[in-house]
Amino acid sequence: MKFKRHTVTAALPYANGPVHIGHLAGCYLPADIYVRYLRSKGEDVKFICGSDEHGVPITIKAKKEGITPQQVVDKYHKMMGDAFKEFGVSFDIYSRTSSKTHHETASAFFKTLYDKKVFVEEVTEQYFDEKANQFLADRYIVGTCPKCSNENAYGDQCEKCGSTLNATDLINPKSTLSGEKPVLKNTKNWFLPLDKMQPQIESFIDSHKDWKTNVYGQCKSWLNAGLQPRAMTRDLDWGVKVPVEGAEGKVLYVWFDAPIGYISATKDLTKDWELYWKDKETKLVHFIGKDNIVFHCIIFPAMLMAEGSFILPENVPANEFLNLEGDKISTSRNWAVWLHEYLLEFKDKQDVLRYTLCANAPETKDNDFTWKDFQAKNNNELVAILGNFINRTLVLTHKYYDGKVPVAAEYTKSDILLLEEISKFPAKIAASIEHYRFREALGELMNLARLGNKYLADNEPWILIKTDEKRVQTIMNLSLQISANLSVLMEPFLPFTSAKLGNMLNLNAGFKWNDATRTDLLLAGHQISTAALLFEKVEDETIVAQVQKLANSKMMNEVENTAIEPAKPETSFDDFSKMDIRIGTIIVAEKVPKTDKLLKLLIDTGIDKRTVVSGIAGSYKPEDIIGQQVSILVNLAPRKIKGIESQGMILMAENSKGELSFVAPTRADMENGGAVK
Ligand code: B3M
Ligand code: ZN
Repeated sequence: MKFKRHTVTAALPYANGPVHIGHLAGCYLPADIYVRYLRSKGEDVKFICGSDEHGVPITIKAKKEGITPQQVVDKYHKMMGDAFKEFGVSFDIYSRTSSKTHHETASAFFKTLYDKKVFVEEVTEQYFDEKANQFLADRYIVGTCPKCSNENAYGDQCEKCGSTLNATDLINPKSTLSGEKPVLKNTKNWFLPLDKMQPQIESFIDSHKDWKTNVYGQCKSWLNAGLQPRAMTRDLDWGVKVPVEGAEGKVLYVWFDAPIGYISATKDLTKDWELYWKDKETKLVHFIGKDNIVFHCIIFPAMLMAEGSFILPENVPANEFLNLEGDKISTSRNWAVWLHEYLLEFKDKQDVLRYTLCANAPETKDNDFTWKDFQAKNNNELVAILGNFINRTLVLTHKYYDGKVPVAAEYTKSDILLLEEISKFPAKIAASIEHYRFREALGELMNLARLGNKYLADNEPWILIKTDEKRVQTIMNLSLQISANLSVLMEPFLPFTSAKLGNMLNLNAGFKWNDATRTDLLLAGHQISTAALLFEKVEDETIVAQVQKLANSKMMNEVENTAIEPAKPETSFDDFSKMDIRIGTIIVAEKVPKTDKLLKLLIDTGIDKRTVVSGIAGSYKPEDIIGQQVSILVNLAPRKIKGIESQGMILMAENSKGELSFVAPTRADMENGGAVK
């Protein structure tokens, strides 16, 4: 069935932190490529996104930063919107779920289902934090996942195995607000009876066996496990108010309101929004990351079915996760490449990141981003293949023909074969894009550049120019046509480079996807503009600096996460003064036989010379500490350790790794027997 128009959505990112490369590779970049391609095909398409500004992730962040939830979402909504724009993600609208339109739309949607008696109203026991005096839902509660035993599963989802959970499913639940074990308390909520809707949902999923295997497979496993009713309201105060009587102090579940955000954003975009959501000839496609599959493939479609007037998604091409230098990307551990920082540090190099992320997209399995690979992709592919071909073509055109496209005199057999091959590229690349295989599509695009390079290398116009000037005209004409086609076909992937190349070729901006089947986009005599390099080499220093930056953030993180023991209860000065601590010097040191940790030390305390047994062998070798000054508690009651009488204790400092250090004077003229006070 041919569709008349397209609604393409990209997951609404939580407005609780900046965008990183994992978000881009997971959903925004593939969505943008897809949409740009559709536009180039002349399709009617609306590309919808916005910030997800409700839910516990926002309120948790606000609490952590000591600001209001509204301040959190204002800050990140702007930051994310700006970064997406600069990166060339071409949303038709980037909206937000705190908007008036959204509150009204989500509220009305709930009311419709309520009036249709879709919901099951039920008083159930929910977890409550007595210390924080609030109900705990979703990310306010963590515990052990009953399915995979991950100890950090959230109240609504386990990020490790992907299961959707109810907070009451968790084993050993703990409040993330107070760390306390929550109690159960009665509260009324409205449930979407997914159990009753299972047959409908099942037939919907079964009609989409064409979905990516990871997506279809996840859906089937939920269905096989049997769907459970799911609460669509929460006892929280941040969110869309539940618009029915008896629901004071309750808001819509964030996963109820957020997908409706796609609809409200479309309303903000066009008065024809209903065409994009209700007309059967509209193709609805949701781009998401794999942790959002159940919400987009089961829960949101169930809501849409229950409402009755909406279309359902045709496809939900979810990607897997992107890792960074072998480690899971994490906002809280600052293990990420942040888009806003990349844009500052790599000015005008959006396409290099777009290229690397697309070439490495985690389409069928988790994948890894490394800076080394980023450099290699830039230097060995963008510079050496694509940039090189364009540069040679343009420079020679200027050199031989003052930048005027030469006439193609006569085609050889191999030229004719080449022409045929060139004209097949648009369909080949299109087929990959339409099957959401963006890596493959990009690979094909690069094959066209490779073809051009090979054509130049095989024909060597720079040698032929001395003997067969006519032949060179044809070679250069054909190379220029390939360049023009590349400019059109690269637009979805590398929009900035496409525009740059288009300008250099002085190419009519009206050429679109299907024009690239032709091989006459540049007419003989057409004047091209000055040539400039499309890509620059990325030097080793640049990569080293980025790797170092990550290493720093890892270190900072370790420092921050070191658990520092809380202070002991208060003591008095009198009690402290009872400790007689002196400066002493180690004069003999030896291992205590048959122990790992103990050294027997002879210490000159200034008062006397005495033996002390000390557990420092893990940190110091006996021969290294002769002459070392120490602080020693001299009035500690003697005690026997391994049969040796220990007459005092030396003071040691300990770091987070359990390594010890003497606590010793920093001046050289502190005599033995001097008081430490
Ligand atoms: N904000 C989850 C996420 O960012 C969520 C997506 C909503 S899409 C309607 O992973
Ligand atoms: Zn799990």
